Amino acid sequence: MASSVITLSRHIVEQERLYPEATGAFSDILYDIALAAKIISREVNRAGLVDIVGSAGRFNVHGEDVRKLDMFANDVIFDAMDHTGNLCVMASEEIEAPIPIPDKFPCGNYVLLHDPLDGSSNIEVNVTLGTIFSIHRKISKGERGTMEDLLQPGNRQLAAGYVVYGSSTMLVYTTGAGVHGFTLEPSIGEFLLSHKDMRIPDPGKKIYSVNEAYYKRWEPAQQQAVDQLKDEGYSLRYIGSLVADFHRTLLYGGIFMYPSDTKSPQGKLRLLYEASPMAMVIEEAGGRSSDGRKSILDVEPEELHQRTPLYLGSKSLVDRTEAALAEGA
Ligand code: AHM
Ligand code: MG
Repeated sequence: MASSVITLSRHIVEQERLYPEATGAFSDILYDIALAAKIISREVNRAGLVDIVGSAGRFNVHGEDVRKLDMFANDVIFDAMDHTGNLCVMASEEIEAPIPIPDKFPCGNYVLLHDPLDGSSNIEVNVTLGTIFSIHRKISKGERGTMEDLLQPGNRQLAAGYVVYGSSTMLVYTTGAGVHGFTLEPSIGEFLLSHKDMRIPDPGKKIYSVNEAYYKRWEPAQQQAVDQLKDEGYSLRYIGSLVADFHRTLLYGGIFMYPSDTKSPQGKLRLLYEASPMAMVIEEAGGRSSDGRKSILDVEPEELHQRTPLYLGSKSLVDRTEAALAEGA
C-alpha cells in the first residue's frame, strides 16, 4: 500500500499516541463505530434493491416500513458496542429511554449517544442519510451508567462525528485535535483519510440552508436575517437531511439554520443526538454553533430528547445571525 494512504485505524492509533495515559478503550469505541457504519452503509446502499431482490427479512424499505431501517441501524450500533466493556450506557434518538449495557457484560468508562439514521424520511428517493455520534466520559459513581452520564453539555464531549451515506460514504470525526474526514473504499472495506484537518471557510461560499417554507412562522428578526442574506446574493441549498446539509456547510462555508418557530418553539433537532455532536465538529473546524443566543456546547441538557433551535456554520455568519436575533428580541 502506498505510504501516503492512511486508514482510519492507523489514524486512530496515531491520535491515541498523543495521550500516553490512554488505555485504548476510547480507540476501540471509534473502531466499533466505524464497523457499524460500514454495515449500515451496505444496507443503505442496497435499500433501493429490496423491491427487486426481496428483503432479507430484517427490514423492508417500503412505505411505512421505512422506519425499520432506522431500527436496523440502531440495532447494528447496539450489537457492535454492547459487549465490549468500554461503554456504561447508551442513548439513541430512536429509543425513548436510556439503553443500559446488559447485565451479563462489564461496564466501561464511556457513554455513547447517537442518531443511528438521520434523515431516513428521504430513503425512498435515494437522498443522502447519515449517522451522528457523541462520546462522553462516565461521571456517575456507580458501576452502571445513569441519566447523569447522558445529560452532559456538549463542551464535555470527548469525541463527536458523523457518517454521511452519500455518493460515497464518509466518516468525519474529532477528538478535539482537528476534524478529519475518511472516505470508505468499498472494495477493501476501509475508511481512508481523504480530508485532513478540515477547516470551514469563512465566510466561504454564499450559501444559506434552512427550510424556508416555515418563513411565516419565524420571528421577525429571523425573517430579516434571511432577507439580508438574499439581498447580499446568497443562494439557498436545503436537502432536508441534516448530515448532508451540514457536510456541505463544513466544506463550503455558509450557514445552516433550524430556528424556532411558532409551531415548534424549541425547533425540531435534538440537542444530544444532532446539535451537540455537530457543534463540536464545526467549532473544532473553526466555525461556530449557536442555539440563537450562545454556543450549543454550553447548553445544559435537561432531558434526553430535548430539542433546540440550531445554527451552524462559518463563524462570521453565525456571529452576525446571533447578533441580529439578539437585537430583535
Ligand atoms: P428525523 O430525525 O425525523 O430524521 O428528522 C431530522 C431531519 C434532519 O435530518 C433535517 O435537518 C430535518 O429533519 C428536516 O426537517 P424539515 O423537514 O422540517 O425541514
Ligand atoms: Mg434525526
